[in-house]
Amino acid sequence: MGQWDRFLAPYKQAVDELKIKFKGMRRQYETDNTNSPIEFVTGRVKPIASIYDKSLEKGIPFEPSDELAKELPDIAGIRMMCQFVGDIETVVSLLRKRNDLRIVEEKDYISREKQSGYRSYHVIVEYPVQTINGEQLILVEIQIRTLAMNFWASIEHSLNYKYKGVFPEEIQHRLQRAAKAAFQLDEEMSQIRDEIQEAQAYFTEFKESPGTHFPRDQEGGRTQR
Ligand code: 0O2
Ligand code: 0O2
Repeated sequence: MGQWDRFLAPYKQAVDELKIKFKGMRRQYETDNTNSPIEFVTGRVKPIASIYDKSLEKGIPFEPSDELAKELPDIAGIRMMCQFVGDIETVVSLLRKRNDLRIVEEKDYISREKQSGYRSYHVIVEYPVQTINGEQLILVEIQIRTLAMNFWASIEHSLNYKYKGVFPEEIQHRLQRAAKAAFQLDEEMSQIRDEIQEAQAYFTEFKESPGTHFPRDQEGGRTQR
């Protein structure tokens, strides 16, 4: 086994374990018949080529080392996608309550988006991986974002390959406008969710009071709003 494979093995294990654990959180909400704040979870170990690029950028020797592990906190990366912006805070609270990981840093690119227009909430955690040589603490970057933020970031990320990180000014502005539109979509969807929750509360109240009928039953037709 090469030295990189040996170095990256606990990162792979951390990603695999956390994916199972976080997907398990979603399943628990489903079992409880409660809307899950987590829509889906993905994960990856940073490809060697990206580790190389990042180490050059940061001026760190490109070799498996404690320095590299410390300076590149996203060698192990997990992404948790949410339907609504409000779900992100719920997911972060869930992470804060866990005793199988320790949060070392939080970066809020939602209230303060990046210059590019990028929005996401990043949590860097220290996660203990059990190896045959004992416990190893691994840094994992967890990116929590809405589906709209993820849509924008994936497309911008692909464009990055085409333009090698240097976007023509016009594209840069269009991406910033698209990021704004994605955020407006998120806000609009959150408002619609509030409407749905109000309607659900209204429905439950009627259903639970004996002898009451729904207005549509009384009127024999559509409910007037
Ligand atoms: P199910 O039954 O599809 O929900 P993996 O190794 O497959 O667990 P990986 O490689 O980190 O995970 O990421 P991948 O394969 O891209 O996606 C992980 C999970 O997220 C898969 O579900 C995908 O179906 C789901 N997923 C990916 N993109 C989207 C998306 O745009 N919308 C939704 N709703 N789900 C998405 P599972 O866990 O395999 O199971
Ligand atoms: P990949 O391919 O996703 O692994 P730095 O390391 O200096 O660039 P910093 O402050 O250490 O940045 O980390 P930051 O910005 O908190 O998080 C870096 C990761 O966030 C990136 O990893 C991306 O995944 C994501 N990210 C940050 N800014 C942007 C952006 O403008 N657009 C997109 N699409 N993603 C962004 P990598 O290693 O750059 O890439």
